[in-house]
Amino acid sequence: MKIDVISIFPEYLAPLQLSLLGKAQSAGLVDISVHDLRSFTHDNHNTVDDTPYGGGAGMVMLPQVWGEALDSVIADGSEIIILTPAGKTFNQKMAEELSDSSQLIFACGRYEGIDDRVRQHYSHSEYAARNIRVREVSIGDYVLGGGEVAAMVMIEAITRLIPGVLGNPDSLAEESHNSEGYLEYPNFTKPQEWRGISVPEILLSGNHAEIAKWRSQQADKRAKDNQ
Ligand code: JDH
Repeated sequence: MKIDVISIFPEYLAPLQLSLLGKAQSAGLVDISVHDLRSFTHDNHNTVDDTPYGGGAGMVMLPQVWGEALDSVIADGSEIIILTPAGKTFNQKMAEELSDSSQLIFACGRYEGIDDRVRQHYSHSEYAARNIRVREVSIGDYVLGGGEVAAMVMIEAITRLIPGVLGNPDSLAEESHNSEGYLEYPNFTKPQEWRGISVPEILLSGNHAEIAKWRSQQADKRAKDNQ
């Protein structure tokens, strides 16, 4: 999977080259490139924003600059992901869909976001005919300063679903058991007693059917308490 991230703060995305993802990259499973949006400007001040038509607070990112940046990375089959607080909320199902893509392009805006004509342009049937799709995505109901952290969250959730990227294939098989994608029971490891708190006896019993039943009950209780 090729991943291109476009931002005016490319250094903010440095963690994408680290550890787990770094290993997946050297194994050739994912290939992540970060692009500086300002390198697609042509004026002396490297301008990326201007005032909004219709008035209002803040600045809006220029469509010409985003168009040049996106044109430099786009290919047949690209998924263009525009991060925005107004997008469809990212979830595990969307992560699974996107983990099948050949290329993900993350457009990380700042200020009030990107001129909407960028979304409109790449949503045109000429792009759809090349299997190029645009999605507006939010990672949750809170306001961030820009799309960079949201892109990193999505990249971690998506790439760990690519076979061979996650170190431990058993934990992915276990996730697929549950309809939501996970069984959220409490976990315990050594020592058997810590600060006066003992590990539940059932987990030491070796009775796998009873352990599965107890974990399922605990997961249900947790799901209810979290509502
Ligand atoms: C991309 C710029 C900052 C801040 C306007 C929106 C009132 C618009 N889950 C998520 N939260 N935030 C983002 C995100 C934020 C971004 C950009 C993603 C680009 N910004 C920005 C405030 C506004 N504001 C909230 N309304 C209630 C008006 C942009 C995000 C993701 N993914």
